[in-house]
Amino acid sequence: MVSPYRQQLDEQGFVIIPDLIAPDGEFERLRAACDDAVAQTRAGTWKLRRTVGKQFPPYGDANPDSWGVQMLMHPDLGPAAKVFAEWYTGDRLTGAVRDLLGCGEENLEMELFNLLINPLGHDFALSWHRDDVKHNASAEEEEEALKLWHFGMQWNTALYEDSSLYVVPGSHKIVRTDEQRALSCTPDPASNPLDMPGAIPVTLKPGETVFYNSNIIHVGTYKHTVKRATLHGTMGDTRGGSVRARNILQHGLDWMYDKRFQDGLTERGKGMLDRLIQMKEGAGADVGYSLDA
Ligand SMILES: O=C(O)CCC(=O)C(=O)O
Ligand SMILES: [Fe+2]
Repeated sequence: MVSPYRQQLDEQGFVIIPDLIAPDGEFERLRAACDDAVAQTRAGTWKLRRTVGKQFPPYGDANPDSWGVQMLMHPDLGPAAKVFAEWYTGDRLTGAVRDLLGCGEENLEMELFNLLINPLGHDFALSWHRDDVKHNASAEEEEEALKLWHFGMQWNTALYEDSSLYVVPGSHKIVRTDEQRALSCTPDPASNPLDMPGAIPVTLKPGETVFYNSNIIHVGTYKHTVKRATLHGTMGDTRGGSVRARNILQHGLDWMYDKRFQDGLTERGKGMLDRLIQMKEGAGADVGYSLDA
């Protein structure tokens, strides 16, 4: 039997789950770790970031302002990385992901763990998109892509109230209408997200997590005056083989071979990492990029 959360995810393309952060000070530890990661990024000492002006990887270095911090578990980030890895591999989050994927612990695969933050210079928005379908995909290409089950989960966990994300509920299963296509067929920023037919804002209270099908039509809009620190991660399910290779490996994960990283993980974390490495090695060298912009 699928859980009510999974049912909602299947029907709507997203579901909000509270309380995936433990009430034992984990919230405060995560906030402090984020402040540390953001400070390193703003100071220019942490180079793995989402650069303002660039929506998808490779993010480059063209603008000094950032809208995200990449690779939160990377040991070079210092003590904060350990806090992030503990939460990512902890009971609450992995339990929720297993419930949504309907998989066992032995199937859980480590993937991406990043942080989405407010830019400092000015407000901006991404374009309306699906994460792994190109903006200009034909209706036939879109239909094929939406039929695939991705064997993975993606989520945003807000540490401060967050109203940056807009989605079109149900659109993970349906080819765009002409009107929706007109507003999502280029990488141009969304000017007013509510112009998109069917769009709704997803507001998260601190501590809430939205899990979403990354091929739902969605967009992020960012206010430089509102503090954002939203944990943004993905996990895979080994039963998918290498279907997620491009989406995941395009971000560059060679640092995960670092012994310091492996040694710092719990037994569960080590198993999750081993499964990612097996997937990476099965996928071959050049996976390319999902989207261009
Ligand atoms: O900022 C967000 O919540 C969404 C980001 C996003 O859609 C993406 O990185 O593909
Ligand atoms: Fe996206």
